[in-house]
Amino acid sequence: MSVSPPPPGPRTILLTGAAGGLGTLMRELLPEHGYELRLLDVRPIPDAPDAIVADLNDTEALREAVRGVDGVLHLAGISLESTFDKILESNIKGTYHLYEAVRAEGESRADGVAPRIVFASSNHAVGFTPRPRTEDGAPLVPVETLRRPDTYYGLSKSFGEDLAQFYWDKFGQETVSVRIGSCFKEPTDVRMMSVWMSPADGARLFHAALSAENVGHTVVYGSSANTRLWWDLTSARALGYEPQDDSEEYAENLLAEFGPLSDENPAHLYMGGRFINDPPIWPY
Ligand code: NAI
Ligand code: 15L
Repeated sequence: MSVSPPPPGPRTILLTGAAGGLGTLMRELLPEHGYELRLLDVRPIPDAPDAIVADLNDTEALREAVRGVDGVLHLAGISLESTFDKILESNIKGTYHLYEAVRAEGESRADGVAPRIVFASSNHAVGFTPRPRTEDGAPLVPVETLRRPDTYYGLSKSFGEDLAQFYWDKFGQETVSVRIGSCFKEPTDVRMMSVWMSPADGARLFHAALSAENVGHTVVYGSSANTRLWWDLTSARALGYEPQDDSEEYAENLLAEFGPLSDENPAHLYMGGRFINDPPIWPY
């Protein structure tokens, strides 16, 4: 198994979406892997006055934000179901503008190499895939499975993966697209036991994605080594990712509170869970 070398001294990474839940967790955890973070979000970050406060559609601010960075961890965007118009602005146009800023940065460099992007895709790009019955011996779902978005939100992540593939094929710009499951401190329902990625494993995976060699455009699932895992982590492990955590330690309490997944509940039939029925709930 190939293990990624540690970065050679601190590497500067642009962290978009730094004010959000995952951004806040990664601000704590990524420095332990040797990164210096440049922060960006449309919302100010009270404990980080140096953070760049800018919308992803502010092309000049983005161009400045990527100047000199070694990589970008792109977390910014609407993270729940919303209206198509809002998703279009933040997730589709916003991600396009980031790719254009990174492309311009590569063109300005002596070696012509653009910094790599690690893109926060989502399991909701494949959310309408039936839940694999792994308890009955069904195989884990591969990354090559047909994309089946469960929301306009998931559709935007599907677009992001295509954008990443296009920028690799057309411009040689590298991306690792991470189809994140549920990255929170603890799993909070029974579905999450299959898709949970502990924050520490999240930092391990993002580090592997930022530091592995020759990734081209690689798609991986973002999950811990869960006993109830639904996804094939082969492509993530090939980057050097070695998950350490397992949601099973929460199983007894969660099953006592919610009971097992049920075929009577539509939200339990598909990998995307409740998102298959969610109305627009993004609050801004
Ligand atoms: P979050 O909603 O807590 O944070 C997203 C951040 O992006 C917010 O701080 C928001 O202000 C910022 N943002 C939104 N639109 C922006 C724009 N146009 N310009 C600049 N900043 C903007 O979401 P969370 O949970 O931190 O997720 C981070 C990323 O990871 C999102 O892209 C989400 O879709 C993705 N993801 C997260 C998962 C999770 O379990 N937390 C699961 C799957 C994907
Ligand atoms: C996501 O894509 C969301 O951003 C996050 O808030 C969680 O709901 C996660 O998926 C999930 O599927 O649990």
